[in-house]
Amino acid sequence: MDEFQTLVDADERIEPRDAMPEAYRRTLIRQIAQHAHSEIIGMQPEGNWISRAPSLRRKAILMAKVQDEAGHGLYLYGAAETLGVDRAELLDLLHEGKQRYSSIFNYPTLTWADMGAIGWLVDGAAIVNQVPICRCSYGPYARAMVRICKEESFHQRQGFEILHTLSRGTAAQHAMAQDAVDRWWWPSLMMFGPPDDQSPNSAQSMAWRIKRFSNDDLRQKFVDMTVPQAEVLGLTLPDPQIRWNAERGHHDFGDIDWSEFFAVLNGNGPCNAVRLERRRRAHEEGAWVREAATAYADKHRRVSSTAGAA
Ligand code: BYC
Repeated sequence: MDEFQTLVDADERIEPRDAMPEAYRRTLIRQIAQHAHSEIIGMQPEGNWISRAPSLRRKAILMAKVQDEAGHGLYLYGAAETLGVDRAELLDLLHEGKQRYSSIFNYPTLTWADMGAIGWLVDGAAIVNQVPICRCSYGPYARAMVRICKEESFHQRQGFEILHTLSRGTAAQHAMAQDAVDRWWWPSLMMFGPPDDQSPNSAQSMAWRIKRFSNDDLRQKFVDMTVPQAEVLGLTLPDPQIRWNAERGHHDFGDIDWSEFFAVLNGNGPCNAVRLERRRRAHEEGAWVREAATAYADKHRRVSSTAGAA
């Protein structure tokens, strides 16, 4: 498949009907499915606050954001289906615990300020990770990512605005915002994946231009982007080792507790069981909707084929 690598090296887009190595196809299915699963599981921690949003305006914005995430899941499952897998099959793998979703969604949302911290930090990290995927070698994934990134950028700003308001509010509101940032900071850094020297998939995915930057490079970019924003917010990042390193032209930061990351990956995060259980239940309870939609589509097909025959 040297021909394939030559195409990739020339920045040509690979499209669904093009020849591709089986391992390239499998890697994309793994990553796109994990990404899609993250979007729909990611609806849960925020859905938790829709009924308790502090105003009608906040509620409407949060509902729109959670709906966007369902939409992102749809584009991504659609992109995965162009690789010859079925969406239902991917959902089964998620429900059986055989495919992953992002570690970040295994943490609880304890206060309203968590909606701000998720928007600012989690969506902020998502943007840093996903903007390069708009240039991914696989066409359908890259194109899905363009719209997703635009929407993520709106999500990030709404989170920033929630924290900005709380930070300038009462002492109790400021403390709530600080507490949320303290709890979401380290898990957000873990979203970028394990350190480069412990990332088994990175080298090949970078050679195939599925990934454009390494996990550590993107993590560094996120830290550099976030430090000045924290200053504007009047909030502190919970890492005393963060400081500008003029020689490197980047911020230094403290060590990440990778044992926590791997524990979450192995199913032992604070909310893994709850998230998966709720997802399975939503899937079972939604079975009648899928059946009705299939029956309706069948009816339409029958009607249009009869009309065509007449
Ligand atoms: N969480 O070799 P590595 C969102 C796994 S959605 C869980 O570096 P790779 C949002 C990895 O799968 C956020 N697992 O892997 C939604 C691999 O396991 P397997 C989702 C992780 O793929 C709603 C193993 O660790 N974004 O932002 O080269 C509301 C070794 O890792 C994680 C995406 O999915 C993790 N954090 O790189 C708000 C973006 N990290 O499969 C926000 C697309 C690693 O070998 N995905 N693992 O058993 C990617 O860019 C890449 O897949 C990753 C990992 C950078 C995440």
